[in-house]
Amino acid sequence: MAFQKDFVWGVSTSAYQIEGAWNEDGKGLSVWDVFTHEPKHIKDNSTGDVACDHYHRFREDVKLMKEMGIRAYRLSICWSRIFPNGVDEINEKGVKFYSDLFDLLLENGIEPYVTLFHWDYPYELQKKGGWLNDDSIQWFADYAAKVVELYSDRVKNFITFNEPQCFVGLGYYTGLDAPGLKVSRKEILQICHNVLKAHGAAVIAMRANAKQPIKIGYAPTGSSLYPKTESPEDIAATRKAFFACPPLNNGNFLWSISWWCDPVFLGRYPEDGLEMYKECLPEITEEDMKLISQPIDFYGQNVYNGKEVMAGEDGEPVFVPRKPGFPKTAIQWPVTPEALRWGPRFLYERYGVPIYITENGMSCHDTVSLDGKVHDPNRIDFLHRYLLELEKATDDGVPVDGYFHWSLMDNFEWICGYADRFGLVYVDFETQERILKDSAYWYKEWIEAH
Ligand code: GCO
Repeated sequence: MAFQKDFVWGVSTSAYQIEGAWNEDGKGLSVWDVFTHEPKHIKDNSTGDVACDHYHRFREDVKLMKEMGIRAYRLSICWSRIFPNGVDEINEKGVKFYSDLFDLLLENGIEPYVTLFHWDYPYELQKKGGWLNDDSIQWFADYAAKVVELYSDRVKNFITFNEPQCFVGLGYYTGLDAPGLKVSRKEILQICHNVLKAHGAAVIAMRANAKQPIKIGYAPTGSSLYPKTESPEDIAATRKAFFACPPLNNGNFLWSISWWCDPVFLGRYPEDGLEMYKECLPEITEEDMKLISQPIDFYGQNVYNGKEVMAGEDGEPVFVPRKPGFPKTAIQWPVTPEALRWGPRFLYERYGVPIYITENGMSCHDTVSLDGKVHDPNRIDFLHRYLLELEKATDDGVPVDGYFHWSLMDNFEWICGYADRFGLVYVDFETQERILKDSAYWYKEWIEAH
């Protein structure tokens, strides 16, 4: 089968990680602006104040994408650039920035895929409780409606949330990410429910304001699992573990795929989670579930790595220990290409909508060599292995419609600051010089051949 003819080959970024211009042209603060300015949160004490200065250099960056043969670009909008206070008053300069960017992308034959929310929550709304406030559902829906009203004459693909597991789990539960809170389990499940309702309310608002038919997706994350062998037993055990909810006393209980996706695609929370979390559940009504499960067009999965699973003697899932000296990236994530075959397959089986890989990539210890180039054979090998596995998913009959590499360029890697480089394009953060890495040229050739 291989990749379909109109397969979407792209790259991915997010607003806070690349834009900079944190306090320019009327932009309001986001929780990440505030968080990075507080001491001790970011490993190298850096901020996204300037980042890749993309706000001022987007023309150059679109040119680079063009040079790389990129067909689609997944970016996110900074909510507080459009609405400095999160609601009400609009910032025209912020509106114009994205408008100019979309025009330029389209002029260059690059299709924008727009994520509404990639973690940079408006600080003014955070002061009112953020996602813990029930009004957050309407705030997000109003923002979504406005974005679609402004841009859907040109933009046809939208994604509501990027990785709710992270901005809820790390932002509000472990406190490692902005806004750095540690709320109770009961409150965290209320937040999950509010975020899911906000997703549904946004879908309704977006369809109502779209100027042409648009496609809407949702981009969660979660550990991808793959079977040790292709025996039916190993596959069944892996599937079971893939969609299981971890118990409440497991620090990772917010990372399940099913808790975040069954409501959206199946209209119900998973039974095992409902049972295990019953003491902490918010009020969940039938109406809520109807709201959350508005039909959407695709599932965007962010996949970086996975874990191997086999069936134990009783058929139950057993996690296979990683082999000594297993391959890993600079950020210490294991290299497990199989995740890109089995993840899409299990997700499609359960949720039945086309799959986009909305993020996949690696951090390397990239430097500029004596010859002035950036050689990153590890990234090329990573990309190649993962894409071959993704191709197998299409051979298995899974409708995979696109792949977005994380990331277009090195950028602000959240609490790791600038220490981890995920880009196909190297960025010198002192001079803002960009250099296409070897992998950028490799990806260009891959796109041309596929
Ligand atoms: C993520 C984020 C990205 C990260 C990337 C590498 O979804 O975690 O979307 O912003 O930079 O995943 O960690």
